[in-house]
Amino acid sequence: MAKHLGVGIIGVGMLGRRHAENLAHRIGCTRLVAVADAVPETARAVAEALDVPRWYTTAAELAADPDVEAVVIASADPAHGEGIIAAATHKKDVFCEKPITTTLEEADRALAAVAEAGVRLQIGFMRRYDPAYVAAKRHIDEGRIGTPILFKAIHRNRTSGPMSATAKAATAPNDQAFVNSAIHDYNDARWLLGDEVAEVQAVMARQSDPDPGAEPVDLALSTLRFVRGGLGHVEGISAAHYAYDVRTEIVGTKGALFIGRPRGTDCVLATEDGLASDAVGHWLDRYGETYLIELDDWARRTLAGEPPAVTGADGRAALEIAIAATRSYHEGRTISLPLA
Ligand code: ISE
Repeated sequence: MAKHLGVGIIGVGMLGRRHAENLAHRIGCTRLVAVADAVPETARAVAEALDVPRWYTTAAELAADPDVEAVVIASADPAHGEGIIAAATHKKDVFCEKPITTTLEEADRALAAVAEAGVRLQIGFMRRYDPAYVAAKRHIDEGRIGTPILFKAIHRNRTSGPMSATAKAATAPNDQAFVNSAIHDYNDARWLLGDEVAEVQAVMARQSDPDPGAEPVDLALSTLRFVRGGLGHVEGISAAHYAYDVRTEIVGTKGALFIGRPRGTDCVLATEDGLASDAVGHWLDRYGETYLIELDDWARRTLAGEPPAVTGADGRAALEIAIAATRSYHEGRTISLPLA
């Protein structure tokens, strides 16, 4: 394979565009050779802006391009499965944003296509590359907090605006809280506790804002019981307004780990009016550097023929928890895993 990996990207909306910029300009071992987007003007505009030779409107056309050696998928959630299958059909390695797909049936079809083609699939759970999460994982692996027994996550989006617009078009809005958002936390839970989830219970509520034109706020809570007996709690808020606030705690038998904070920088302004500091506005800011580290590592692994850092099986396992949470919310009962 060439020293510079020829990458094609499917879906160049908000996050896809960021990935495209990183692949074109910031990652030393990649060349961005094609972009695709279901919206032709978006595909053309991004191709022109980044000087990419070809643009398409479908995953199949992009995957068939002979200059595309590997594919990045950042399209709307329900289009991920189609993208993975198109890439596998053309024997291209894949990096696919979370969730792997939005149904387990489609995840299984995608994983079968990947296995049959003998290509590699990495899932975009970027927190696994975030320095704070990586440090926490290292402390756990070194036994610093003893046995991890409790996982707690706060996951509050600042606004639900453009962040979920594409996903909203094809996924039931209520299900998104689990399948699009909390899925990050379910993935963290498995990874950090080194355990599998045996049971899920979830509730959701929609709160209207009396201000005219204000969007309703979705609150989603899920509790997890792990196979080895540990517990987890995941809180999601679609529009918390004050910040993009993602925090995770892991309590162990000998200590605890606290990850994240809503403060943007470490600068606190203190005056006679009190204390003030800026807040993290958006996940593209909170994880900007992390997305770069993640794709750089994926490209390096792909060129070296190394296995992916976050596998398709990891993607399916997190999706299964999210689907179980959705089912628990709709049916008002505890759901056991694995799902039948
Ligand atoms: C969004 O799709 C993301 O992946 C963000 O990382 C997450 O924080 C947000 O909740 C999701 O909707």
